[in-house]
Amino acid sequence: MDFFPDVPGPIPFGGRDAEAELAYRVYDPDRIVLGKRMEDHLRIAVCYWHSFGWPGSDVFGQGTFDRPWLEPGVDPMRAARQKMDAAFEFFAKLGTPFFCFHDIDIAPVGATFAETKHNLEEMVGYAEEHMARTGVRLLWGTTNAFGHPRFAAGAATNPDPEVFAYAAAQVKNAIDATHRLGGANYVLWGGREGYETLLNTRMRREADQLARFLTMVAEYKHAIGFEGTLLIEPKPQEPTKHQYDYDCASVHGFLDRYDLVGEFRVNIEVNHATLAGHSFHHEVAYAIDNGIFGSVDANRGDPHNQWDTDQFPNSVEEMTLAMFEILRSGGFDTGGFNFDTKLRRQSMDRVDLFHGHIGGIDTLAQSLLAAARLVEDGALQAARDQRYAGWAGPLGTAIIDGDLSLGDLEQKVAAGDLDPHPVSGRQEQLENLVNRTLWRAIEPGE
Ligand code: XUL
Ligand code: CO
Repeated sequence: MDFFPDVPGPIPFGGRDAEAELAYRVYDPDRIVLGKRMEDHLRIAVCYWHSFGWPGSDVFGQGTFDRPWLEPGVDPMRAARQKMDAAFEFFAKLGTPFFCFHDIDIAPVGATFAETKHNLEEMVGYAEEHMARTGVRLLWGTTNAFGHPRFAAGAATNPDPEVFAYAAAQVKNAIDATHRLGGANYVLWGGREGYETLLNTRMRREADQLARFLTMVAEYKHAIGFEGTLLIEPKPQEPTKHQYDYDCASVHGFLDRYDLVGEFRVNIEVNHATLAGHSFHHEVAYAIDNGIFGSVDANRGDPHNQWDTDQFPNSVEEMTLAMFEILRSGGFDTGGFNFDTKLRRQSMDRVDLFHGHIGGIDTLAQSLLAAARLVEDGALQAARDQRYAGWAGPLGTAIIDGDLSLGDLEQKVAAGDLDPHPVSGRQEQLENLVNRTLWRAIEPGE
């Protein structure tokens, strides 16, 4: 059965003046940017959960989407196969290289743990067939250890060790599934790893539990020879009032405290960055500077709403700044841009999935071109280098190398040897430089 009969696919690259609505205007997978194919820079993935597992319901109303595989009354395994057929038809027609899933997105939960495990194994086998047929690969797998009532008080951070054990069992099977499908990464998002009230919470004890859990995950990865990257996805709150993996800096501090730096990196979501009171640019730059940058969930928020709206990216400006940092650091390693994106509830037709993804992908492609231009131009990098030039001189090196004490510095200043002058940060000039690049249409060969 064809679930997207009106879209012949694959979506073509039509250039900026393409007449067809369903065409890429900027995303041209084979176009070479800074020596690498555009597809290999962006490593785009479609997410299974919002695009195929969510009916368009919200807290005030039921599903609105036209998703036959989610209709009630269909045998759960039959529905799971239909959902997967639809998903792979979509991936292939969109022409993007990767997808991402949670265990329960692809396989129905059974009456027992053993039945759930069996369902997952069967659906992983079915996914293998679809992947071999279409060439679509797995960017990352993950576990849903936040939806079921047993996880209401957390998974790894639950006050009950039996829940910890249950989450561990589930994660083990999801890593196995990811490994079997050749996943490039495995993600842990701690939606319930936090607290609702401190009145009933022991924060330090829960942190110790989480560290133990993550250590077990890293040990298991090595034991089975899974070579993908383990990623933690920071988020400050929602659903819990306060989540421990608040932002990149909290995750980094946590990993450092428990000697786990090197085992985990971060999957940064644009909307989670802004909910934490940071720009996406900040989170990406922080992760890169501290060696924990892994992957990105590209969905944006609405600046007027203080919750996770998971919208398709549409700001070239926001994306270009982060893309510049990613390019200057050498680009993605195992990571990529995942579309953890939700259509608006009124976008109920199946074709709306194409409109959302095509627009988001073109936004990323245009941001890549603009960021590449900023890298090639070199002016931003040069301005940064110039600003810190003093640290390469004799005084700066001696301070950093530990050759001078507080007393030594006091003597130098008291002797009148130093006479620092404030220097302009040239912020507006740099902002103008970025804007000029964004305003320019960037065509092949230009
Ligand atoms: C929730 C979120 C998740 C993770 C995977 O805000 O972003 O979808 O990406 O569990
Ligand atoms: Co996400």
